[in-house]
Amino acid sequence: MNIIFASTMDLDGDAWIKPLQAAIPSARIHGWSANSASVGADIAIAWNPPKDLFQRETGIRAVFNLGAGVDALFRLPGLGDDVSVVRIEDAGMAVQMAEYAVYALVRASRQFDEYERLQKLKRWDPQPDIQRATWSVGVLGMGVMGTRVAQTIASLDYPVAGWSRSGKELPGVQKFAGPDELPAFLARTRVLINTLPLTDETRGILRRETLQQLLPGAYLISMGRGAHLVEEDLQPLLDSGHLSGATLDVFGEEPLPQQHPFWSDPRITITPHVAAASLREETIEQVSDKINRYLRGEPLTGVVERDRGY
Ligand code: NDP
Ligand code: OXD
Repeated sequence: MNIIFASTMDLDGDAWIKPLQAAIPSARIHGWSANSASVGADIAIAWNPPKDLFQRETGIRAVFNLGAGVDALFRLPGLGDDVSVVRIEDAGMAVQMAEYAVYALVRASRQFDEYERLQKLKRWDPQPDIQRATWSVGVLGMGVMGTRVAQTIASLDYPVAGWSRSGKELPGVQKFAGPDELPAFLARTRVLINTLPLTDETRGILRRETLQQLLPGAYLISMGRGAHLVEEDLQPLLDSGHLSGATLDVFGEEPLPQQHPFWSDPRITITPHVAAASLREETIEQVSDKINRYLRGEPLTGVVERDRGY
């Protein structure tokens, strides 16, 4: 049984492959290198995979993704419909997503940007107290990430709602489900937090028509994928005042190109796709457990439903 560890990221190969090999003794794990021949891989462990992964390794039966989002895998040529795709579930990421969301939310709701500006002017100038009921938060996607985000924000007593395909019941979180309930969800939301996976259905979901349905002065926090946002729609909505700001972790092109107008817009906070990192130890433990189960023919969680795309 051969496993290819396939990543174009600048990962320290030894730091991943050695512990993975120790945890999966019944298989041989090979590193990917750009101009080598096929190693006859049966399984791939992938993160930001090389474009020709499935064209070179045509015997792959299962891919284990080192992150939560699998959209990059589906863009690769040669991924057969019968190949199992398995993703990481949480492994320390959900709490990071919750921190990121809370940081961006509280900066807006408690006016920390304004206090930063006032400090530069040496002005002691208390702003109006927070009216928490007016800071209604809506979380797009109520999976592993969205659930943790919504629960954390609900624990801070903000009014929170969650939108998903099937509708998730969670104490203290108002439930919205499917396209029919999206308008009502948007209409009650002031701070919109995106934790959706990128699929054919969710691509471009953050566009003028949807963002316009948010409460006036709305704030956008996006941690899903860049292609959820129609980027050219954002600044006109900020200019009109309908949106008051945005914190974005993901972009259509990453790294965000130097000439991109978002860089120099003070209403937009940019981070370089770091809302939640795949933590090495937790990820190795989870992925090796999943692969060992797969090799023993046991049931697995985190298997992507190919027709849904997540
Ligand atoms: P999950 O599969 O656990 O959750 C996905 C959620 O999105 C589910 O609630 C699902 O609904 C909902 N959803 C999917 N499609 C639709 C749709 N068409 N309409 C409404 N709801 C939909 O994924 P995770 O929570 O683990 O991860 C979500 C995404 O977060 C990843 O795919 C990745 O893109 C992003 N991510 C970003 C990171 C970063 O650092 N920026 C780090 C980690 C993840 P239902 O519950 O009904 O199935
Ligand atoms: C992920 C990510 O999908 O880091 O895990 O974006």
